[in-house]
Amino acid sequence: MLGKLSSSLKESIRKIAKAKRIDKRTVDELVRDIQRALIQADVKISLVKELSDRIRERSLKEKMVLNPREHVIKVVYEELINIIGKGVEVPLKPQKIMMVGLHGAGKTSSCAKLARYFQKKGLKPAVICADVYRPGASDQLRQLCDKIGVPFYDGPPEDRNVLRIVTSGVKELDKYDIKIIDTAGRHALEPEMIDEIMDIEKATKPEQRFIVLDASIGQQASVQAKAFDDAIGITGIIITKMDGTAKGGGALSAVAETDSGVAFIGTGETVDDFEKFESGGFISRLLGMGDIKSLIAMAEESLNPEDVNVDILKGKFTLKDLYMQLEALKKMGPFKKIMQMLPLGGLGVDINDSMSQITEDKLKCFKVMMDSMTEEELREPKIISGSRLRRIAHGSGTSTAEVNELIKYHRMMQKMMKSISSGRGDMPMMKGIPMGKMMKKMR
Ligand SMILES: Nc1nc2c(ncn2[C@@H]2O[C@H](COP(=O)(O)OP(=O)(O)OP(=O)(O)O)[C@@H](O)[C@H]2O)c(=O)[nH]1
Ligand SMILES: [Mg+2]
Repeated sequence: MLGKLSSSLKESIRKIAKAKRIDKRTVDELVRDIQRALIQADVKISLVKELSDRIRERSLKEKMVLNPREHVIKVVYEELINIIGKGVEVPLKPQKIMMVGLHGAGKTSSCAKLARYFQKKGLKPAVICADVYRPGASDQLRQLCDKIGVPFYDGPPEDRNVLRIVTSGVKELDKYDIKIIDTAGRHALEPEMIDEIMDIEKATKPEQRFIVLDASIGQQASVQAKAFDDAIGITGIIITKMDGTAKGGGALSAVAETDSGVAFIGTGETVDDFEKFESGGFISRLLGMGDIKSLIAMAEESLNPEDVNVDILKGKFTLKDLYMQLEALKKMGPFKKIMQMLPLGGLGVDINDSMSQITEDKLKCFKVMMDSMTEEELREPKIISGSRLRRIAHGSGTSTAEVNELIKYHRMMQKMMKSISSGRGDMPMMKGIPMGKMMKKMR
């Protein structure tokens, strides 16, 4: 994703990580590298300048808690998050969603991707086609919906009135949790299109109004976002084709300056190439932070015993907690090494053996399965059986045996956490020896 921007930024970060010393010259060079990368990604010059000033200021003047290299990298990470914005959260509840945007932006594909997203979360989506202009628009959407088994409505063939189609569609699909309305695109922001989407909005009152933007328009994204926001009040942005352009950074930073936030990004042509936008994870990937050993310190913070979820200490360890722990462990770098360092014996369960079998591939697979679970299932894994088990396996492209394996693994970790919190366990790191000390030994 964002190939060129990502490789340039990774290179600048690597330079800092390896720098003999951190002084004004190294920081100036880093800032110049970052400026070049961001300008190529079509980030607005004034924004690049502000970011540069802040990186210079904070890198050298701020009080450091980490070592100087880690401090500078952390500053870059935080300042990049600052310019791409936080993103918006889309609630997992029954609602109507209307998709708008210019011709070819990716509305129709995103309708199917969004339906798939909700499907994986255990909600029942259905899609309405309100594009009566482009020949084949309806067939395109129908085919996408058929592939994922999502119901589709496009009105009776003899009636091509958009407002009647959407209102009868909403009625017809009443029993579905999520109703997604695909609208027609135009080549430019023409008054007819704006009038039509305003009418559709009035007729259906959708809780979510998403604008779909092609990442390759870069800075122009803010102009479009503003125009659609004025017309129908945008509740979220979907930026598509992040896989095929260097300008995604420009698009993200431009919309961060408007009143609307990014909800999802499209990263490819298949229905699963779609992710909920989360700025921290996005920037970490962009900078390749997972690979940078000197960033271990950040993971160190995230595993600080003082931050351990109090519920865990009370013996309540949910799948969500497991997910976060796996994430944190992964951030710390070479997984095997960390596993080898954890003193895992003496708990009455044969953790040592089972733990060492958890490879990084398996972790990835666990995460995909957890993405297919609902909030309730993550909180109360006990309820996962029968049809839920099959749905999760289907949604994540795995087998029920694999989902069972995850549940078993979770149960084992839960048992371990319980014994630690009741003081029976032999796991010094959790009993007060800071994780930090252990990580330092590794360096
Ligand atoms: N690589 C890539 N291609 C995408 C992505 N999203 C959409 N596309 C492609 O972009 C093209 C246009 O997508 P559509 O979903 O038809 O766009 P639209 O906004 O519905 O277009 P109109 O209905 O004509 O206004 C298709 O070939 C899609 O496969 C993405 O995230 N990545
Ligand atoms: Mg379309």
